Amino acid sequence: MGVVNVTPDSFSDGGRFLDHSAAIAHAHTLVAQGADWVDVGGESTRPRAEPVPVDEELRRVLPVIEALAADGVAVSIDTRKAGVARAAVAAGARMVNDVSSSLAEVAAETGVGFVAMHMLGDPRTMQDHPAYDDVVLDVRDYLVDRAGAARTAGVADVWIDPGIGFGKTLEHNLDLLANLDVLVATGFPVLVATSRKTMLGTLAARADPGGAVPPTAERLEGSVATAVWAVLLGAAMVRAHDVAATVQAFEAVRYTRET
Ligand code: PMM
Repeated sequence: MGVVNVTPDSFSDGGRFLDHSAAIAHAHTLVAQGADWVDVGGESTRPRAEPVPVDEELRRVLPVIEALAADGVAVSIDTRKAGVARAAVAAGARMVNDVSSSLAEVAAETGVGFVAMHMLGDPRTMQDHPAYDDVVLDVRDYLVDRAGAARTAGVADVWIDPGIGFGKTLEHNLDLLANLDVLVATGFPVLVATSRKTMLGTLAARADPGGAVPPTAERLEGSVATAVWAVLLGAAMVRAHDVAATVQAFEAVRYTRET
């Protein structure tokens, strides 16, 4: 799943694809590089991000979704708003990627797929001292509950996602990645998104002699390594900004595995 953020402020690519034609062209590049899905979002969910009004979110994403759907691209809409999800599906989106896990009814009504992602609280507060009894089991139980509710509501294609970085410390994120098989064992297909995230900046700084944290666009190695890790543990899809490098790494591992 390739990422196209039509936002001024997403943490990794904010401002690059605010222009519709740039966003559409970038999405086509991601598909040519091997993305099966393009995830279009119009509201940043980075820590402490302010909510975007519905009209503005629609203005950002709808023309992009319409153009991509007309070209046969499988588009997911990354939103927390029912109105945006509905309009996005009417414009051709085929999956609701909902970081708040609250839009299963919309996916059911409109007959599209649904991603239930785990987030603690909301983006404005989620990184303020996140705490769990057992992060792996807490996240698993939450996701099974949300994904089960989506199935019951009538969604056929339901995914679960641990929500790396959404109300989690570095240790929480690592624990979830290390124990991804626990989520895989639920039977729901697992989506994982580590691409360019803060945890990778922190780990890269540990490996850097000067302790420098690389900027988001320079976290390719960690992004690809954790994507490969996730797939080896059974994830069915990863959400990535750098699709070409990720696909190349998958191919190398796939051929190694099949030999
Ligand atoms: N992360 C971001 C946005 N959307 N959706 C899912 N399903 N899982 C994620 O981890 C996730 C997401 C934040 O990253 P971005 O700024 O690169 O979009």
